[in-house]
Amino acid sequence: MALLKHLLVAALFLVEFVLLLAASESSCPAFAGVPGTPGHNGSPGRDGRDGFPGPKGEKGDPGVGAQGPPGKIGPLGVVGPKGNKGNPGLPGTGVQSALVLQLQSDVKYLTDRLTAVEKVLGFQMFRKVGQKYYVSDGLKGTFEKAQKFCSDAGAKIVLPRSEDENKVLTSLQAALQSSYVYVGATDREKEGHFVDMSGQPLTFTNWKTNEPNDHKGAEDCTVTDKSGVWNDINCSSEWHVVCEL
Ligand SMILES: [Ca+2]
Ligand SMILES: [Ca+2]
Repeated sequence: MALLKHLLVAALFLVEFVLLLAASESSCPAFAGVPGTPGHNGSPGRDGRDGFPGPKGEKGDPGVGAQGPPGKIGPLGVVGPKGNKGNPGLPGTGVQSALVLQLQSDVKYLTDRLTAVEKVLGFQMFRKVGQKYYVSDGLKGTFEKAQKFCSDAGAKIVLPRSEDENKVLTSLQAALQSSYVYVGATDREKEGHFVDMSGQPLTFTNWKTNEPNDHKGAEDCTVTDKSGVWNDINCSSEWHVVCEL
């Protein structure tokens, strides 16, 4: 700005000088004087006015705010439906299967034995022989009644299958002070052919001499007497009832 001022001042002096020179040439002739010495530079002019405001700047880029804090935890959802049934388990090994089968067998055996013992304890008298129990409440009845009584007790009418069992029955019979006890052997289906209550042939018998004789053609049931020997007899007489478990 200062340089421009100096140039403008210099230009003004130069214009004045040219005008004075032209005026001198158009007037009367005269002798050229001796050129004066150049004057001193004038003082700087005043400052110019402020320029007009520049154009409006471009719109700035949108600002980027910092991420806000997380919101509150939402309410609990509704309970979902029941899941599907799971897949069946993997098959066990041979050893495990055998062990399980053995345990199942043992549990069944013990359960059966416990059930039998509980039944035995329900009778007034009993004798144990092998894995069997011979039981009695001292009841007397016909062969049909004897069968029903034993069946209702979850047992069967007694039938010795060996000499030992026959002796134990004789022992129980003595305790009952009984003359005769029905045993589960009949020939009602086929005369002279005695079978057990399942219709199977007898595997042990202890018939008295000359028995079975089917006296008067009316003896299809069997009893033991005080000595333990067997005799066929009619089925309607009432004798002591002994059951086996
Ligand atoms: Ca007979
Ligand atoms: Ca007889």
